[in-house]
Amino acid sequence: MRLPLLFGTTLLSAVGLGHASAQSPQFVPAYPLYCQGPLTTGSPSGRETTTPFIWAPSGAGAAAPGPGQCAWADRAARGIEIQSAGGNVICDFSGAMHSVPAGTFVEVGVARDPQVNNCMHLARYDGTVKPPFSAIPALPPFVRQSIASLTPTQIASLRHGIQVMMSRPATDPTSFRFQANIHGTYDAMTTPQEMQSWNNCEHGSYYFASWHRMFLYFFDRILRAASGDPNLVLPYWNWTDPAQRTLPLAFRQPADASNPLYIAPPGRPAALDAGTASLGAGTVDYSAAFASTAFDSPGGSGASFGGQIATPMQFNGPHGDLESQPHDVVHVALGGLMSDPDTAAQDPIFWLHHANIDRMWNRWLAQGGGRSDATDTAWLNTRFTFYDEAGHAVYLTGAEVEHTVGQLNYRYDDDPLTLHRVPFPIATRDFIEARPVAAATEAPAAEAAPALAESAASAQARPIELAGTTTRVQVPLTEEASSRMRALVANNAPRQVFLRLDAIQYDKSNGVYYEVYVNPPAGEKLDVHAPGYVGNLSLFGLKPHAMEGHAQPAAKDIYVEYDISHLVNQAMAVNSKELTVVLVPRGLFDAQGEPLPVPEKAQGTVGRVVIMSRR
Ligand SMILES: [Cu+2]
Repeated sequence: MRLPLLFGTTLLSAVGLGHASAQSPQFVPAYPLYCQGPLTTGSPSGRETTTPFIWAPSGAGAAAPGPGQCAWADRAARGIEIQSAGGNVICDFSGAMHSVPAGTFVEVGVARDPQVNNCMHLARYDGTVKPPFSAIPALPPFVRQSIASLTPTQIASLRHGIQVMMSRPATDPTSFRFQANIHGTYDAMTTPQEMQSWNNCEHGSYYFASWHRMFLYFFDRILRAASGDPNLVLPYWNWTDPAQRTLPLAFRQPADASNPLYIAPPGRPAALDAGTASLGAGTVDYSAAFASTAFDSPGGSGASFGGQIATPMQFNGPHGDLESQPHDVVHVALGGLMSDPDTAAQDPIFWLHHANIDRMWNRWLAQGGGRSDATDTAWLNTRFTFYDEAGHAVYLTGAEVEHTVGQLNYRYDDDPLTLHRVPFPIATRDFIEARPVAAATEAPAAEAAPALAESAASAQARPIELAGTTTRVQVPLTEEASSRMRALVANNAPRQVFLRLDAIQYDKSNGVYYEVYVNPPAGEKLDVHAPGYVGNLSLFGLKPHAMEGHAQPAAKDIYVEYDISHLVNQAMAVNSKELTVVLVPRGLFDAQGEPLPVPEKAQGTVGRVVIMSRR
């Protein structure tokens, strides 16, 4: 049975419940329902009652559950109920649900798959619980571990869960393919549910981090249920650790169909599967994102950790700091399925890459210094729909996913138990210290001012080709432009001068991204440690042109911007009359950290290079 996307009373009638009275509160299943407790066997079903619970006490403890908490009440079996052995879990979600009157408890998790230690199916009981009953805490949060620390048994469980999901038909929302297609797909959509649910990923706005957190959250639940292992938790791939920049072994070997984590070329580059190619230190660098203190920035500016304020949109630009670097760059560098948002989630490594991105959101917040999530009502309240392990449509909002432990019941293995201003273990510390860290009081970037300078903008100028060879673009500086730039950065303030790669066009990424430099000193080896290194350009989820069935902004220029304020003086010292912007193609790296060859073929163009300030 497939249910409508939004289910409240709709669900109740859809499953034929008998007691729904007009007065009963609307059950809004927006809150993640992870009440946990002793489990007994029962088949999933849905029933409700408005009869007050009056249960006998059992054991020690007599506290009623607080908002968001669960407790276990022991009682005799009642005929119409599912758990014939008696005993039940009650949760008070009144503090987290939109229209449940205070003092009303909502019991969930009555019908659960006994294999799975959580609420499989949303049956509900509304009523007043009369204590005392024995209160037991909800089980501790699920811990997302680094893939490097999983035991062989855990790997086997992960493989089994993925394999079970892969064995389900694409029409099943709990199948691996359906889940991947929620992100993006070229598959033909055959049902209204598919049309509604596929191609829904959020790129290029401040919804990027929250949408992907929700996406992973439900995937994790589906995976756990599919595996039959109540302890299976989605791991993460910690490529911030220099020792973990090759594709995790479990995803490479055995290199055959017995391993559902393995993807053969061309789904992945052969060298990645062979373990001879890895991500570069500059590919995974997240220092610019961590230096940002603002979560969001005004529409048109990606100069913030989380991205521009914009309406939900599958592909948009510019991208925020976390999204563009390291997220996009890692996607592109991995090549194959991962380099295209419409195929990326078909590679099982997608989910571990994104778990690491999700982990970095927590760590960014933990740095303090004024960092906090978005606070506007659109970000907090916009609902995004997914599917739970029972195949039911469920939705979450930004406000409901800000705290992974308190709201979603998971944490990362290296999260401090309380996430308070603990610095992220820094793999690339030299980058972080080299960059000015924005002041806590920094205002969001304002409207763009007219360009200070730009590359040849005449009608005859050819677009700059993004191919497999190094490209140099000259940007002449008038005397006025150079003195304005110097003045703008006189106080060492960040976010004063930006380099914009404008009017970008592409169809699809091909595993090549670009290191961007401005006036690198002659004779300097071009790598991310070189003076003049600006950042990376990757073509992922910006706006591939001419793609049907994807939510995209109306035709407008796609651009990427870099804060080059900290590089202005050095660039002027090299040449104050002209900025040379150098684009160096990169992909994967060898074991010595040397770049491996990249394909020659052009994948897109940049219309012009602009140097600008903000008003
Ligand atoms: Cu991604």
